[in-house]
Amino acid sequence: MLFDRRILLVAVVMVFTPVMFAGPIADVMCNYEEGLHANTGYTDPSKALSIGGLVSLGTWSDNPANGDGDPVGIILGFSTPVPNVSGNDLNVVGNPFTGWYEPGFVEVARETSGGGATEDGWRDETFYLLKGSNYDGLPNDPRDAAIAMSYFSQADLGYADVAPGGDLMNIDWAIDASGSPVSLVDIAYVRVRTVTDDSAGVFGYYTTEINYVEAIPEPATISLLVLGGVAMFRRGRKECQEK
Ligand SMILES: [Ca+2]
Ligand SMILES: [Ca+2]
Ligand SMILES: [Ca+2]
Repeated sequence: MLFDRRILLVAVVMVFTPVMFAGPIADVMCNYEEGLHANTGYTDPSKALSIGGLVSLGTWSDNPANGDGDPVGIILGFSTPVPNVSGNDLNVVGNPFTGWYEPGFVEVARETSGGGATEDGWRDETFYLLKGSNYDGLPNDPRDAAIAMSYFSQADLGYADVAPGGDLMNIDWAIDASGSPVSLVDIAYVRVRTVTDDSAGVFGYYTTEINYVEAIPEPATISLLVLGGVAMFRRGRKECQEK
């Protein structure tokens, strides 16, 4: 009976724990420009390629090294493109907790060569902003200038480092530079940049952290996993009964 119960436990855990359905995580380090006030000791971008590490992006700021006018941030790639499935496609995981969040705006790009991400493959691609749920109430687009934290709440969708456990994102939220929706069948690159350059008082500055970026498996894959769990449960029961 002990074996029987273990199988039941596995099946129950698989059904009720979303993390059991973890998809592939971004596995290509493409670019990192450390922003002002990034947290000391958390500026190794390779840490964002594995669960458990943290990369601090720093505040919305231009990189003094190149002064290109674009805010700093991180670009991570998926060596296998992430399909735009029905509903959410990405889980961007930071380190927020209830009452503390440091929003980063998220952009996505395809790899138009047809393959997955490569270290430099993003350079010839167009990035599209995943439109935040509060976008229409913002004083400007976060791609153009820093925005005060007072415009953001922990209930906003479409930003990284806001929801404890990870921020779920839908590729369907993509908009171009003029704000028009864009239809993307898949993406290979994810860029994250802090929305603000506000001070957080005694806590320093608001700077988005990234732990990892995960692709959410297609519903069909999840169904197969659940069916697999049920089959294991049934087989376990049968084996026990036969003994
Ligand atoms: Ca989708
Ligand atoms: Ca490319
Ligand atoms: Ca944080």
